[in-house]
Amino acid sequence: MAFELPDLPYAHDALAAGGMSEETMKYHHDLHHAAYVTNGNNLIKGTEWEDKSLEDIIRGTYEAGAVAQNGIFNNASQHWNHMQFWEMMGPKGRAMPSELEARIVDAFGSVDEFKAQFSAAGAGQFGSGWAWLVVDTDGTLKVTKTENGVNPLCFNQTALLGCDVWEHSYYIDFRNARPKYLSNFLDNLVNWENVAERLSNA
Ligand code: MN3
Repeated sequence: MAFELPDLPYAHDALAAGGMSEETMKYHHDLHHAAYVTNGNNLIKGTEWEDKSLEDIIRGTYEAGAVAQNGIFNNASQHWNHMQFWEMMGPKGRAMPSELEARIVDAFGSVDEFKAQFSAAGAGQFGSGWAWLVVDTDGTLKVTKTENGVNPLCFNQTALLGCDVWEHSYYIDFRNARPKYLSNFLDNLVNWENVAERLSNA
């Protein structure tokens, strides 16, 4: 199926108070995400992937260790990743639902420990990639990191939360300070209700 760029679920300036500027959102959604959509559509045209779902394209084209040369995978996965990312954020002031908090405390010991592990994963990803909170195949919550566009679908995990650590996601607002971008993301940008909904659907 042809990829389509969704509108943001909020205005471009809606996250500015939480530390992600309108300028970042205009570059990131309107240009970067749009480019994955355009390039992905051009690459799948006339191939066996043209009529497949986005999830099937991602799982079907993922090859461990070879993502750098895999144009269809890279554009399809980045399109999916960014759709999740926009939904996983929201304007300030959303508390963590209690059931989600209980699961996080159960898995990591405390919310602060979860945040520390998630931030460390994102900061420790060498080069471009993503930090994730996932439900693994055995049902446990885990923090992971992935290179480039690789995402939890590749490992049959459910993505509860993902943070884009490509430089285009933070350079305008945080310059080279990726750890500061990550801690701000966790403290001020995450839509925990969306994360909780993903967990209850997992
Ligand atoms: Mn991005």
